[in-house]
Formats: sequence, structure tokens, C-alpha cells
Amino acid sequence: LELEAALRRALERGEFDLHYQPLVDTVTGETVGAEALLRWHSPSGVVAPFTFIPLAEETGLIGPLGAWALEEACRQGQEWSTAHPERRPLKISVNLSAHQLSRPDIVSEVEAILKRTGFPPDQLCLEITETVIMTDAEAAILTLRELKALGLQIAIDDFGTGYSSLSYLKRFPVDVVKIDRTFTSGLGDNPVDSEIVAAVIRLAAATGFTVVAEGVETERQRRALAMLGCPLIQGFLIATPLKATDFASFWATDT
Ligand code: G
Ligand code: G
Ligand code: MN
Ligand code: NA
Repeated sequence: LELEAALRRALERGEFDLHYQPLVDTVTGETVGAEALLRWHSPSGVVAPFTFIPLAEETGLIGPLGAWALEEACRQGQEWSTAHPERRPLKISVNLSAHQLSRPDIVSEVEAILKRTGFPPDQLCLEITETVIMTDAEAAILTLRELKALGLQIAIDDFGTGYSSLSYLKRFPVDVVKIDRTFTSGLGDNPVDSEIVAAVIRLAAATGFTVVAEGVETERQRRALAMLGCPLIQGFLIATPLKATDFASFWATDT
């Protein structure tokens, strides 16, 4: 309860901000986008999301917090895009939790945020996990269709760690699949991981979604992914989640 009150106060005081982890072209290294990740600058230090997101979900505070994160990411994305009209439009990914997706007004909320910020919908990607979908599959399909109708993209995050992954790919309007880092980690020495990643990439080619490999930490993994034809990568090898100003510098120096 104390932490809940602290979270509420933190939101009022503006103690949250977003870090941005680059999403790069596996072969050229060009930065094509960023995943926005919440950070809480609490009076006693920086708090990582895995400690406060679950609580924010339990208490419903994820509603206003998630809406703030989405609006801030779109505002920032629009600021970067207008500052660099000569560059390839930057994609911004934002995580959406189960609770957020099941809010009855989520679609109009996202629509309003896109309108207010002026961020082009086709540059926004919303990341959801397989678990989110499982909670109420039929309702989730409807909501995702409505969100996609706004012109944005949907990514399945942590792909391969939930249940019935393949049936979801068939039934859900998915644009991007993010291969979980537990599969990326074995690339180069674990043949099973290589086969799994290769299978997802083949499936993507046949089904029309794009693939991001998460958690790329070594040059060996990057090379393996390039060989397998994985178009996009994200991970500590390229960059950790960066402060907005640091991401802007990173983006500016890659081409
Ligand atoms: O940055 P870190 O690895 O600590 O993030 C852990 C998890 O917290 C992410 O994988 C993501 O699922 C969740 N998360 C981070 N930022 C947000 C956000 O803005 N909204 C939601 N709903 N979840 C987030
Ligand atoms: O669940 P989600 O994919 O949204 O989580 C993203 C989180 O994963 C980021 O907050 C980041 O801290 C973490 N992450 C990003 N790249 C790497 C990596 O290369 N290795 C590890 N171990 N974690 C990573
Ligand atoms: Mn994510
Ligand atoms: Na993930």
C-alpha cells in the first residue's frame, strides 16, 4: 500500500521518464526505431519497471501511467521526426499490458493521443505479450483490429515464451514478432535455438509479418541472425535502453 501511494505520487510529481532502446537493421546497422521503456526516478534511486509494473497493474494505476508513457513516446517520436525530415521515419514501440488492452476506452485513448501529438500512426507499434492475448482471446482480437484500423502496428513481445504461439499468429492481426531473448542467447552454439529462430523467420516470410530478435548481446549472435535472414535486432550489443538525449545522438551518428 505504501508503494502504491508512492507510485501515485510519482506520477503526479513527474518522476517517470522513458528510455529508448535502438532497433537496428541486422546487416547495415541503421537505426530504424526504438522501444520506449519506463523508468521511475524515485527519491531513493532509479527503479526498473519489473518492480513497479506488476503493482501498477494490480492497482489499476497502469491506466494513467501507461497512457502517460504512450503520449510521451508519441510526443518524443514526433519531435525527433520533425527535427529530421530527411531521415527515414523512426518507428517507436510502446509496451501495452493486459490491463491496458482490456480498458473499454483504450482505442479512443490511443486515437486521441495520436491526434494530440501529431505522431503518424504508421510509425507507432504497440507491443503486447502472448499472455495478454490469452486472458480473453476474442475480446483481444476485436480490440487489436480496432487499434490496427487507426493505422498503427501490433507486435507480439517475448514470442515463444507463452502458449499456443502458432495459433495466435494465425488468428491475430500481427505485424511484428519479437523473438524472446531466451532463444537469441543460444544462437551460435545451441542448434535447437538456431532451428527455432530459423523456423520463425521462415514463417514470417510466408505469413507476412516482420521479425525482431531481442536480447542480442554478442557479435556471434548478430552474425548468426544475419545468416538466418533476421531483418531487425535489438540488444545490449547495439545499445542498452538510452536516455532520450543519448538515443538522439545514437540515431544521428549511424548513417
Ligand atoms: O526495461 P526493463 O527490462 O526493466 O522492462 C521490463 C518490462 O517492463 C518490459 O519488458 C515491459 O514489458 C515492461 N514495461 C516497460 N515499459 C513499459 C510501459 O511503458 N508500459 C507497460 N505496460 N509496460 C512496460
Ligand atoms: O519484455 P520486453 O521485451 O519489453 O523487455 C525489454 C527489456 O529487455 C528492456 O527493458 C531491457 O532492459 C531488456 N534487454 C534489452 N536488451 C537486452 C539484452 O541484450 N540482454 C538482456 N539480458 N536484457 C535486455
Ligand atoms: Mn517489449
Ligand atoms: Na520482449
